Amino acid sequence: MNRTKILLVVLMIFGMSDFAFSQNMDKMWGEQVAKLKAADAKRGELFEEGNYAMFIHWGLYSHIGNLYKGKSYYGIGEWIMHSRMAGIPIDEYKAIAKEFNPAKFDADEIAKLAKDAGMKYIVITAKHHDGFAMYHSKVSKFNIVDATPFGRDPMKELAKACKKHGLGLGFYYSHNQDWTFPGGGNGPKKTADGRDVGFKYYYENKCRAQVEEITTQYGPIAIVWFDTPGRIPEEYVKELVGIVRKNQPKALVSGRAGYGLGDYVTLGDMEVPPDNVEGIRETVDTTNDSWAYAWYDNYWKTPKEILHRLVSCVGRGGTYMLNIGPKGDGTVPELAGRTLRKAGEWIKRYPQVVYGTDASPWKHALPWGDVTVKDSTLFLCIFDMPKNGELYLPGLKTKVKSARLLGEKKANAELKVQTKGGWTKIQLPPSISEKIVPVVQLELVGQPEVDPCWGIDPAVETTILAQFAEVTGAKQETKKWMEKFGEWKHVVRVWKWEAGGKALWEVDVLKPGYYNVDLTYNGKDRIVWGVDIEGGQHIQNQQNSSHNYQKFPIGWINFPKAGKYKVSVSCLEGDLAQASLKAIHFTFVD
Ligand code: H79
Repeated sequence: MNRTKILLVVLMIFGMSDFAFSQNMDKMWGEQVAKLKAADAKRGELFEEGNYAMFIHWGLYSHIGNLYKGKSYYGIGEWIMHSRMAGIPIDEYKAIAKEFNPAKFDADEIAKLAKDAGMKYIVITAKHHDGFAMYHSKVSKFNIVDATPFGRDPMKELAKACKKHGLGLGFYYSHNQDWTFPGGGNGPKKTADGRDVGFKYYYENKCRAQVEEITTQYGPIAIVWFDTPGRIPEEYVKELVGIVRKNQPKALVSGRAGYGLGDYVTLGDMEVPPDNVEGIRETVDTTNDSWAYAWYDNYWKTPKEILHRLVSCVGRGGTYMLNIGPKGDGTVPELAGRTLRKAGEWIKRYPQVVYGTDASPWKHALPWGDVTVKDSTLFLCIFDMPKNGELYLPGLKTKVKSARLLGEKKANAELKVQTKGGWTKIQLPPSISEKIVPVVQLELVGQPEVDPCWGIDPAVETTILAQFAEVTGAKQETKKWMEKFGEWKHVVRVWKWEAGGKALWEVDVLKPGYYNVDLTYNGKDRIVWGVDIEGGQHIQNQQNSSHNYQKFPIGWINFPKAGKYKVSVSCLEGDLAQASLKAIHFTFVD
């Protein structure tokens, strides 16, 4: 990450039907303003080198695992007591602690998993919104040592294991929300003896003291990960950040502390960004769908998907923190371990691709994959192998010194590079021993310079997001929605089309000929879409739509010569207000 550019403001534009909801969400997640002063750069070392971390959601809710009184609840497990999940009354929830006995918890095994996965630090829930402390707290008996038969302090064990394995340790702490302590955000408004209390009561009697505890009882910690600041008054956040600074001067504070008082930007939950932003930015994501353990949740990200998301985050200039949800017995779901370890084997083969690398000069993904950078070395990570083994780089202006396939024997590793009309072509060998994600190391004569135009690649399908379009006569807005409860998806879409409205991209076509055009969109009923090449062909077609984003073919379009074109999409008939375009795709036909 570029330490010289330290001030970052991300503007959020919100979707309309979900306007109020999205707005609430962003209030919950806190202002997206973050700064890391050059003088504080020391604290950023973790992110600079790290890029990849383990997040752990583990608590009383893990014992429930989204199965409560014989009924399954679908969504993020740590929210199980919420009225929109099982709606568990406070006393009933608290009583569950008596059954919580994670006797199989093995801190060393978890630290080893993080290490094998190639992760550099671990951030674990010290207290989530449910208010249950997963460490020995002296200010609240509602903690794992005092309230459960387990009686051990797992954070002590984890701190020791992290130290042993050379990993950083950080704590997640829900500073605003506390659903079981009087005065906590979204918590009870009265004390046990019936007194009306507000946030101050919770803050002074629990939150502040617990932040003191987690920053003093476990040795040096790398990060304090505050979440969902909501309506917490600024003075409290200032004080909490002050406590972290005092006790752990080297620790980072997450962007979700609120009021721009954190050290960096944390994107929305599960948000892998498509565009580069300067500054320090973190994506948090999970290996399956829920954060905390959910018994049914078996939709695991494959090792290749994990690597894709990791490389995308690093390639956009950010870091990636990937979550696991250990079970109520303390063990990590087997398939989470398996997929993380497999992805970790790849990282061990090519550590130079991930650690200490920086954003791609293209500022977005390329059709076949993504790029990370170290000085004048580019690492081209191939996620979709071009059919003919020809890897194209659009608009690279810096001269190439050499290209080499990593992990290959010398004879197969040296690659031929040609340049033509602004394109760089790298010929890959017919057989490559790396089976998950092959990497080409490209040495340039100097720092990479790139013409940011969109190349249309004939060897692999090219997707260009509506997020990158120049838009007139339509709205380009962020939409966030939940798939299952609490599982967020994000898209920048173009919708609310007016007559004559356009989403336009400048593209560079390497190979002239016919390309099949598909559009990914959602909307209502049938829609007529038009695709135009400025000064060239117009095609249009009617297709159905669904409420989910789905890809539909529009037809073949001709680019008569190689070179630059302006391509635009317009919505011609149907419910123009609802028609919501996410991406355009080009596939070479002949
Ligand atoms: O710890 C994980 C989540 O539990 C936590 N952040 C990650 C890392 C998180 N807490 N809150 N949120 C994420 C936002 C959730 C908002 C919602 Fe709702 C919960 C939307 C619907 C239910 C609160 C209640 C906002 C609207 C209604």
